[in-house]
Amino acid sequence: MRVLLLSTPHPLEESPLPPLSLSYLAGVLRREGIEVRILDFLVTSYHPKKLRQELQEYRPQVVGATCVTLNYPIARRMLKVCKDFDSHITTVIGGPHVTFALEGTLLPSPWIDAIVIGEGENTLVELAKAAGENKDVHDVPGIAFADEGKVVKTAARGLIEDLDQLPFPARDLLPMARYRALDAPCTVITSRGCPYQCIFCSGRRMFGPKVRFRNPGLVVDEIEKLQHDFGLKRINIVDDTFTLNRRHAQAVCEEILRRSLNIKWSVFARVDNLDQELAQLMKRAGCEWVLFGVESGDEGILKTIKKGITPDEVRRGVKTAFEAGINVFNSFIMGLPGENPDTAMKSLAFGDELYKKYGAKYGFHMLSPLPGTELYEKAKEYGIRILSRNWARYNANEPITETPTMSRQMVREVMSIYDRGIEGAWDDIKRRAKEGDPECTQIMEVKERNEFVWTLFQQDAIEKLGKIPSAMAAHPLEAEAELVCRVSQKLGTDIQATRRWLGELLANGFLTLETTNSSLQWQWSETQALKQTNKATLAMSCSV
Ligand code: B12
Ligand code: SF4
Repeated sequence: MRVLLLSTPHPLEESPLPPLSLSYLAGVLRREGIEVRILDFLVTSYHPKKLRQELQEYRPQVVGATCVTLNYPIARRMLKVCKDFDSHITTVIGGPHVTFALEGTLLPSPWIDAIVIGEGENTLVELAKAAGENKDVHDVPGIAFADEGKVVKTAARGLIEDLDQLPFPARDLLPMARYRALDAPCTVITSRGCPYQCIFCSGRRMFGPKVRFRNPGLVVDEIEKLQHDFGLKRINIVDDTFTLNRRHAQAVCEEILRRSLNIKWSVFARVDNLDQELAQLMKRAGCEWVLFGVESGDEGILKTIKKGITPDEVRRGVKTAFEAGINVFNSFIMGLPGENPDTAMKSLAFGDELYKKYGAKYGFHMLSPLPGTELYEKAKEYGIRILSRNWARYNANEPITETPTMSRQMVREVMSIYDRGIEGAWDDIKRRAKEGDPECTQIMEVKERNEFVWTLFQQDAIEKLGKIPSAMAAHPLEAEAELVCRVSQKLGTDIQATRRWLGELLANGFLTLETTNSSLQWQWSETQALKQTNKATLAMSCSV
């Protein structure tokens, strides 16, 4: 039995991170002896031809795609490519969008055989086994499928009680070198579930209100393994709210400290469950950033959305993190129920106040009413007019809703004030970088380098330009020089910068060189090759 898992592309602005969903799913499949591959389109360009090539070569019997709302339309099309390629392939899809959009997914997409509802590990294993034994996959609990124009749900599947029974995510099947080239942190989860009831969030409905915690020792084993296997120095703990259970958060931090791990990390947390002592402990254990969902500066709106916090609690939480030396990012949503120009300006002013007082950065998303949320289900009751049903526009970067007191145009106007502030801040950083300010220079360099790496991915530049005939380059150094010229010409990037950026990728072992009789071929390293190539490439690029 061969299973192919697909991650669906989304833009660089959405900060691609190694997908935990697919690596957990691949981990359990592999443990059951099922052959599995991940084709990760988050960090390589997507083209149906590429997908067909993979299908041709790997010949999977089951293909599974993951997506959120904004990239669901692409995931749907990818599965059509698979079904058209071979109608015997069982096509499945999962994740927080389709779980709550059964009819809308299955009825117009007859090429999708099943939706895996909610937590997917056990369901996918059973489904793959059934498909392998030519049994009817429609008997597997936890799925939905279409039958004669109707959606059928099989028996409900319970949540995994003991998360410690899950193997570590199979990140070795992900193109980790590419994520590392983007300097992305690795995602780790220490608990699943959230007891709060925020009306705009589907996270809690995916994993339920009862929080299931992993053993802190195993969590830290996993972090150590990431350091060992991939040389990772930064992770992103993606629990819905890491600080929810003080004892658990404390135990994870203490274990990191006990093993003296040199790891920097960020977390999502709530302002109302971070106290001084915990914040200090987190800081000592390497926590650099905490992201708070503040959502609004208006107390009435915070009540309506059932966030369960007040602006004063936000001030206290942000101050606590600041005093512990942890950087804060406050996330706001514009266009929530009850929004009007005054509340919108209040949110802007609140973000600004916390920035000025505590250096807390902040950002705005525009409301996307996501399937599965109370806000989506009761949009009318909450006074939300949904203006678009095109899921690709549910990217939170454009207004697709209105309230009776805040039109789409008004949302745009308020957001343009925020955008101008951001542009001004960038102009300031650019100016200071030009004047030689080291911190600003570094910020600009990271930004430009990441955009360069992203363009390499998007244009498949290494794949297309990396084959250098031996006649042109007898030595790896010549092959490197040739690659620099080709990339700089193709991407229109400055030759010096290209040399430096590509040099860094080589030095870190993200790019490797394979020699055949007739050519030298640059390629993105497979994760396994990462450590072995490190030394050789470092020496090579240092002498350039
Ligand atoms: C970490 C995180 C991110 C990270 C990294 C995402 C990544 N690539 O891993 C960052 C910060 C980049 C991010 C960005 C965004 N995120 Co986000 N994110 C999360 C968060 C907190 C955890 C996700 C996670 O790793 N969970 C752990 C894994 C194990 O769970 P999972 O992904 O759900 O996968 C399980 C099941 O869904 C299922 N499954 C999933 N896929 C598949 C596929 C198959 C074949 C099968 C069988 C099963 C299956 O099985 C998996 C294992 O149990 C969730 C909240 C949550 N509680 O899930 C929000 C969440 C997923 N994000 C959300 C959103 C909206 C976004 C953004 C669109 C933000 C925005 N601009 O508004 C972007 C989109 C980026 C993208 N396309 O992924 C929403 C998605 C809801 C929706 N319907 O779209 C969530 C649910 C939070 C919310 N607001 O309600 N996010
Ligand atoms: S927004 Fe955060 S606190 Fe609120 S329900 Fe979602 S995960 Fe829980």
